[in-house]
Amino acid sequence: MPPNAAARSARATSTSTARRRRPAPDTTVSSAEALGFYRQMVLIRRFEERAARAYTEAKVGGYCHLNLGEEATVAGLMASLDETDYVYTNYREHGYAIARGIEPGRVMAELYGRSDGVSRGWGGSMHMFDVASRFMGGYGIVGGQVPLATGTALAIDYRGGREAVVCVMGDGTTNIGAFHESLNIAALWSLPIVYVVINNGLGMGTTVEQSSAEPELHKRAASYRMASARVDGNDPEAVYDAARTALAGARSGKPYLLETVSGRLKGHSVVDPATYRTKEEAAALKAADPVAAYAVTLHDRGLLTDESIAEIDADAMSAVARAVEFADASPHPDVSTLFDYTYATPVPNDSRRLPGAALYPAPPRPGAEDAGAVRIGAAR
Ligand SMILES: Cc1ncc(C[n+]2csc(CCOP(=O)(O)OP(=O)(O)O)c2C)c(N)n1
Ligand SMILES: [Mg+2]
Repeated sequence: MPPNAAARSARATSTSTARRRRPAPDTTVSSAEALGFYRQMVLIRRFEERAARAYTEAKVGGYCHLNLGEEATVAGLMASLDETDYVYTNYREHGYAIARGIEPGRVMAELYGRSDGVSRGWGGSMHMFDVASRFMGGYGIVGGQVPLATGTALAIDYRGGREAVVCVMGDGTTNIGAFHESLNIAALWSLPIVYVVINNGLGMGTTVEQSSAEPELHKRAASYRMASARVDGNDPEAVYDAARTALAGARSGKPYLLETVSGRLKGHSVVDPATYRTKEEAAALKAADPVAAYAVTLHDRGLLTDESIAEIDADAMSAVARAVEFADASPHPDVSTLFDYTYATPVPNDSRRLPGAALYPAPPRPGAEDAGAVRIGAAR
């Protein structure tokens, strides 16, 4: 349901008390920032819906995981960062890239595997990387980003910088060994890092309660004497305030674990019909939709009208249409560049050959005369 329609229907069914204009809550967020959050949430929602469609049109290859239902967390969290901070995410990353200021067209072009994409078309949906905005990716291995982010925090500390690292991961990632190793070393060495656990209730089809002996995931920080908090991930202002507190701690050498609780509106990836979810669970998720809920909140606060809600939605739709046009017009990368970005510096090794080229000379055939052939197991 579009946010304006959702706002209307929510108001139609609300009580007269709820319809009364509510004062701004106890938050550091200004009216302009609140509207900025809403705009960004709508843009991410429309982008992700369009990405799902592009996948069914076979424009997008490989895997594709969406931030649908996590828009409030993405907007609040990303607004709390300084430009010089570093961001690591898992494979569910499109919204973070957009919120970091990367043009939606470049994000869509990466999904399309085109040369104007964030990773020049070689990364795809899960592997975006942009040094200019310190967006460090995009990792398909669950937890793969966690030690790398911790290492980045160590580098900052070693050089005496004031930047911080934000390392985003899912709830399921807190059961990966590298999560615990990383938190332990970050606490021991007072590293400037905030670990953010996006608790969407599921790791693929497995619930948090089924997979985590302590389902209140922020409590895991206690094992490392690390500060932590759990916050409503459907409320961008609560996420923003909590993330600012966490980042202030991290910058003063106190790493932090922030858990945000929200829902994943669709399947794990675009090809997952989420049949493990009951109708009631799906309906509850829809009722808590953070985009529609925030539209109602800002409307009640007098910051949005039905007209401005429709305008913001139209703006987001045209930004996404432009992104699709940009992606469609971008050329496919040339196959000769396939290995160009595998290493940071040029490495003249055999694996840089094109697919299909043999790495080593063919072994001699039995009985063939070949004095120079290497015999495996030959005496040295
Ligand atoms: C090391 C590793 N194990 C398993 C997988 C397969 N896998 C991909 S996503 C996923 C679930 C992760 O869930 P969570 O951390 O909660 O992130 P979410 O997808 O909910 O954002 C799994 C098990 C993988 N990619 N890497
Ligand atoms: Mg999850």
